[in-house]
Amino acid sequence: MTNRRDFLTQAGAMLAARHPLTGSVRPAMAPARPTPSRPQLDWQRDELAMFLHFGVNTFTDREWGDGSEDPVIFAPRALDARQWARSARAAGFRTMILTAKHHDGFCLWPTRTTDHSVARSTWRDGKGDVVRELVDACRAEGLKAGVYLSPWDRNAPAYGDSPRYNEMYRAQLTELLTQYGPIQEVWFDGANGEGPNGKRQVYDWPRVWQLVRQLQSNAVMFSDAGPDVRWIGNENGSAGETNWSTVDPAVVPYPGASGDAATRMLQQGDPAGSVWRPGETDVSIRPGWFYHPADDVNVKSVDRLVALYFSSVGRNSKLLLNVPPTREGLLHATDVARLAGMRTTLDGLFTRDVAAGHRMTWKVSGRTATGELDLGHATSIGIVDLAEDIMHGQVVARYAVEGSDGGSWRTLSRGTTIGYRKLDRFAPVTARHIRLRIDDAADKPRRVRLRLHSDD
Ligand code: FUL
Repeated sequence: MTNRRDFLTQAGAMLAARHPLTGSVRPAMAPARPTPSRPQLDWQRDELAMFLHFGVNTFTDREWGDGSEDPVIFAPRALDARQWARSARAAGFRTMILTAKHHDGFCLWPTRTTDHSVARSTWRDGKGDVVRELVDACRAEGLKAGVYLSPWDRNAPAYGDSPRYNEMYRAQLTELLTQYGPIQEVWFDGANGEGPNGKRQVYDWPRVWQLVRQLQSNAVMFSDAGPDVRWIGNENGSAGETNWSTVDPAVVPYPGASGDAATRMLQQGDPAGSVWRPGETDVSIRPGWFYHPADDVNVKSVDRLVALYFSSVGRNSKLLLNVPPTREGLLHATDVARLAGMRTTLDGLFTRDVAAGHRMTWKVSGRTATGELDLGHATSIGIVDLAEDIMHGQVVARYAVEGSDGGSWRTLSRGTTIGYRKLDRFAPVTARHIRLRIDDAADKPRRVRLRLHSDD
C-alpha cells in the first residue's frame, strides 16, 4: 500500500516528468499563461464558504434518500436561516451554499417542475421556500448565496429519459437562477445513475453550463470538470500539497470522470494546463453531509477545523465547510461553538505579521528568484504565509524559506506551489534574517508576498 504522501510525491514526479518546468522544453512562442476571471478571483479571495446539506435526509437520518420520501416529513420546527447566516458571518464565511435539491429529488423551493417539493410539506403551511429564506438571510448578513442542484434525481420519473430529464433539470436551474437575485456559485455534483426505465441518464453539460453563463454571468460553476472551479478530488479536506490552479481540461472532461489521472489532476492541477480552474475543498464538520443526532458527539474539534484551513486555503484552495442544519432547522450549538472557536484561533494566529514594515529585496534570474528581509532583531516564527499575485497567473513550482541570525541559513519551510496562498506551520524558530528562494517556476517569478507569524 502506498501511503498518501508517497502517492503525492510520485504523482508530483510524474507531473514534473510530463511537463518539465525548465525553459528549454517550453516552445519559443509559448502562449500566455492562464489567469483568473474576475468571478474566479473573488471566489478565491473569499477563502471560506459554508455548505448546508438539508432536506428529507435530515428527517430520515439518511445520507442518500431514494426519492420515495413523503414530502410531509420535511417539518423543521424552528427554521431560521438568519441563525445560519449569523454563525457563518461571525466565523468569517463569505458564502452559503444550500442543497436546493439532493439526490432524492426533493426541492427546497416551490418549483413548477415537480410536486416533490416543500410545497407538499406542512412546513409554513406548504408556502415556505428555503432557497428564498437562505438568500434573504445572506443579503441581510452581507453574504453571498450559492445553490447545489443534484443532477442525479431519484424521484423524477423522467430521469433516464435523457432529453426529457435534461429539460426538467434546465427548467429547475432557470428557476433558481432567475427568481432569487445574484447567485455566486452553482454546485454540480457528478453522481449519475439509472432512471426507472433502467437507462443511464446522459447529462447535457455544455447546455447546462451555457444556461448558467447566460442567466448569471458572475456565478462560478463548480464540478469535477469546472468549468470555473474544480473539485479537489477528495472529501477529507485536503488539497494537494502541490496544487496548480491550472488544469488540462481533457483529463477531466465531465463531472464524475474517474481514474488515477483524473484524481491527480483534481488534487494537483497541471503547471502546463491551458485553463484556470482552481480547486475547492469540500468537507463536513461532521462525519456525514446531513445532520444525524448520533453525530452530535463527533463534530470536528477547533484544532481539526484550523488544520483544515491550513490544508485547504493554505494550499491554494478554498474551503467549503459543510455545517448541516438540524431537524429544527438550526445550526447545532456545538457546531456553532466550534466555528466560533476556529475563528478565534485563526484570528489569533494571524494577528501580527512580524514581516510587516520590513521591505523584502527581490532578485530574479530566469525562472528563479531570491527575496531577503531583515527583521531587525531575532524574532520567533512559526507560520510562513506566502502569496503569488494570481491576477497574473501562478508560476512558482518550488521554493524554500530560510532564516539566519547572521550565520548560516537554516530551512524554515519548503514546498512546491504557492498560488493564491500557501501556509506553512512549524515548531517556532528564532531568526532575524529571512530569505525566500524560488528555485523553480513555470515562468519568470513575480514578487511573492511574504508574511510571518509567531504561532504562539
Ligand atoms: C457527493 C454526494 O453524493 C454527497 O451526498 C454530498 O452531497 C457531496 C457533497 O457530494 O457526491
